[in-house]
Amino acid sequence: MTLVKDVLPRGLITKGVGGLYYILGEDGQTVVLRAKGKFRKLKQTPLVGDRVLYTPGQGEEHGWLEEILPRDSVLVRPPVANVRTVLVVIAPEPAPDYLLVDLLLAMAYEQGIRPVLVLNKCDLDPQREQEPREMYHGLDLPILSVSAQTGEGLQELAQIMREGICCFAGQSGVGKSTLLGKITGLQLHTGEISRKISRGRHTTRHTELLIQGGLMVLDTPGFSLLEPWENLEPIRLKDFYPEFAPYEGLCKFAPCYHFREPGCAVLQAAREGKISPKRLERYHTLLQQVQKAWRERYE
Ligand SMILES: Nc1nc2c(ncn2[C@@H]2O[C@H](COP(=O)(O)OP(=O)(O)O)[C@@H](O)[C@H]2O)c(=O)[nH]1
Ligand SMILES: [Mg+2]
Ligand SMILES: [Zn+2]
Repeated sequence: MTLVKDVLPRGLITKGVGGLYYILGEDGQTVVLRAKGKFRKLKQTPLVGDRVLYTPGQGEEHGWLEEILPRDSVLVRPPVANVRTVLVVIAPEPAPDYLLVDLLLAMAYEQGIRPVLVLNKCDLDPQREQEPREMYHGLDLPILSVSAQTGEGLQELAQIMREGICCFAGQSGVGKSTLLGKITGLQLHTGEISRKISRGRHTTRHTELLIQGGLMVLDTPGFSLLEPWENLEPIRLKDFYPEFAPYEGLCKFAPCYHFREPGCAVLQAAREGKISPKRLERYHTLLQQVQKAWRERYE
């Protein structure tokens, strides 16, 4: 038996604007679709990055988005599906906000997304590697020094980006747009330009998936602010700190938040320098934020 689903063409949502979805079909053509009413009933929102089945339109008419295929990952702000790699960017200036880095890493681990730490502007301070390398040892986290200005490390970065959908994340001013522009060879919104634009009328930007030269990269201004992590059960936060894993189950209390509990193996490991005390301290800050958001979730 052949199901209708098996004969529908497949595609990838690259953009969604005003209820219309732009799809790159497997045949390499871009088509414009509208979502069927059933998605609203199911409270399912098609996202950029979604793999879908669709019915092509006839002539000038838009087609129909019929089915969203199962997602590998979902990020909320901005809403995107199926990101495989998140490139968390820091730079000597502005000074790194490691709390934001830790939050982005934890969110990536929670979704099974592979994070990579990108140290940009290495032309300004080539010594910068040491601090993050110490802080993030014990994590499966590639660390890459690059300079969007001199081009150093960009080949390696592009290589890492070849697998699946990628996005840049990190605080404003670290060079995400410049890197994206250099890597894709496109002229996109760097600091100077977007400042100009923000005074004009093009203040809102849509998330778009750029597909070019074997790369799939999200062009998004998001993933840059430290916002509370909503709807995460506080006890789960520790699970997204891979360096805690060897000590799980060794604490006196179970479950243990690794906060102030006596006989906590993670706190002990930090005292012995086996876990970065700074990472642990920031984990406590995030834990308190997550606990607060959790308490207030129905308000
Ligand atoms: N020295 C140096 N400056 C850079 C580098 N990459 C970006 N910048 C500058 O950093 C500023 C912010 O870059 P932008 O791409 O807008 O950052 P974003 O806010 O993360 O998207 C701009 O003035 C860039 O020219 C780099 O590798 N070295
Ligand atoms: Mg930018
Ligand atoms: Zn503990």
